Amino acid sequence: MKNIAMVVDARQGLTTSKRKNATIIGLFLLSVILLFSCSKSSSNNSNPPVVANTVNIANMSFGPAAITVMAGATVTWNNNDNMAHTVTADDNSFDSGSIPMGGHFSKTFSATGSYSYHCTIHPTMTGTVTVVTK
Ligand SMILES: [Cu+2]
Repeated sequence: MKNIAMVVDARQGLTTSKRKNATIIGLFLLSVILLFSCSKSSSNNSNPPVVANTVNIANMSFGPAAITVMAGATVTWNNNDNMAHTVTADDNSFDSGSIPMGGHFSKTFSATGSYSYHCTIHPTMTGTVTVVTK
């Protein structure tokens, strides 16, 4: 009689631990789902390729200094400074020449990659255009 009771106890213990495991698995799945939905929404918020394709030149700096655009986008630099500047690729693949006060320069980027540029008049002025497909 005592032995049977022990077996029943053991079975109940087994059932309880199985239920515990199921609860743990359930919580785990729930957190995975929550994590997935969170990361999905946060990537939606941070992922859109930067829409801005205009760089403001002011106070001897490019703003923003680093921009990301979709392949095929045209980037326009507006010289709102009180002196002339250039937008010159570090590898000389493009060069605006001198952009006067109030002037602008546009370039279309069709190939993906990272394009570093500077101002030949003021070499401390640097910027980067990153071109992506998505
Ligand atoms: Cu300059």
